[in-house]
Amino acid sequence: MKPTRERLTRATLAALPEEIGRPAYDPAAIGAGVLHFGPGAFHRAHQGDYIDRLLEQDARWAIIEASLRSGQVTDRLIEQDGLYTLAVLDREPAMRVIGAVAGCIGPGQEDTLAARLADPAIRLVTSTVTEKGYCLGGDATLDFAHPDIVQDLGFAGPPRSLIGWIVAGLAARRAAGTAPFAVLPCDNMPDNGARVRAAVLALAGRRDAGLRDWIAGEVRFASSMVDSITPASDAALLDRVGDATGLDDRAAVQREAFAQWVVEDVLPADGPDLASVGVAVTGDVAGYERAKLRILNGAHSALAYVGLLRGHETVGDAMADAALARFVEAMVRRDVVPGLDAPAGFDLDDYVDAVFARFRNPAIRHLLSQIAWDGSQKLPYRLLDSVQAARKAGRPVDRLLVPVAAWMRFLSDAAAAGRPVTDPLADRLREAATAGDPVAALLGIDPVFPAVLAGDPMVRGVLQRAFATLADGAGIDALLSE
Ligand code: CS2
Repeated sequence: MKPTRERLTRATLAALPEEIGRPAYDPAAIGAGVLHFGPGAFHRAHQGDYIDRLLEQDARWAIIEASLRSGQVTDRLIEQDGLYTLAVLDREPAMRVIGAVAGCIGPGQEDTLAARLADPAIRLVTSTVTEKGYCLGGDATLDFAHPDIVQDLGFAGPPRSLIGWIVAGLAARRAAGTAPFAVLPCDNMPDNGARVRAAVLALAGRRDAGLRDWIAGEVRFASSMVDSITPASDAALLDRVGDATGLDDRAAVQREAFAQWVVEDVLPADGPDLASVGVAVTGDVAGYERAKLRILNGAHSALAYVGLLRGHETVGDAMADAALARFVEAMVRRDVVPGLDAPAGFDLDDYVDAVFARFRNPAIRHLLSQIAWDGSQKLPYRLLDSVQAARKAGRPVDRLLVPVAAWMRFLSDAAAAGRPVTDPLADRLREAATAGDPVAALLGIDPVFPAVLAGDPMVRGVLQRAFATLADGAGIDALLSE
């Protein structure tokens, strides 16, 4: 029997062993200035850490966490007075209790959420709702056929989608004559600020042209690039945190030591001073975002889909597979990097070196199956943009298409075994993956493949060959060593 430990709360903070960090401010005396949608592990490990350090100098910027779908995280945080432990697992592991959460709003608490969005103290709305949470269609504009958007177009009752909530919140501000909040999406999508702005304007325009124009003129939307490898919290992490802290923490998170946040320099000056806690505020987020998505996330997805076919479980295992690691490094250096324009002062080769070193971090167990989620949402930005850039420049695409074919194989193997895949397009993907010609059917899914690629006979040919070759282990070996 494990000892029963007391729960981490404000009341038990004082019982933490000396080596565990804790808020250097009074967590009971902070004001909420940021409202965040999607309090998942990544957000708690990343933004939570930046804001926690900001609160040491300015107590106005604590976070209200809003969860639209599941109350699991918000319930746990409420039971712990918003406190949770961040375990930084790297060469020198360190744990620190974060106090940045000032309140939580779970599903079903729409009135509370509406009131918070209307509260003038909230100056910034941030989000980590994954790519699919923005309800964008194939051309990256708001998907008016998405069931949540269809519902929100009624403008009756509480919204369902994030975009619907932003519109409703801004409408309330305008009606009350209060200054709007700024919007800062923090998901792995290129130009995320501009895309969310376009989606918000599209929905607002259906409600009221005056509201649309007011938002267009008054509200700042900033793009951002976020980076820190954050494996999902599991029982092993909670045990480890419990052993180290002596307290029961059910909202603990883990990440590597590296963390980066690049934010577009358009946020109002009266908002949180993110630069003071190490956020890079710049005019060229797009350059950073593209490099990160295509290098780090592209390599991650390649390791995930090919690695799973080779029977690996974690990024570390996949990197220890010399043939696979060599292949993915060659793909990144020879096929991805030539398609990128680096922001001034950013050395792409050094960045690639650093990313592969991070993937080899022995202290992190990052499951390939976690990275393989939502492939339909991730592939376009992570791999297919590189394929398009290579095609345009007349460079070969064979290597770049191997992970895409591996994703197709992953889908067809799952369909054949009756194994569900986690993806908002799961039904369509299953149907296509079991068609007579799965490659052609999958290429026809237009939110994933842009017409220039789907209609490109050379792309189709390369994919078909790779898809067939990936059917068995010997074929995979051969493909990786080409
Ligand atoms: C990963 C990312 O799960 C995934 O798809 O590629 O979450 C990755 O770990 C982060 O973007 C790193 O910043």
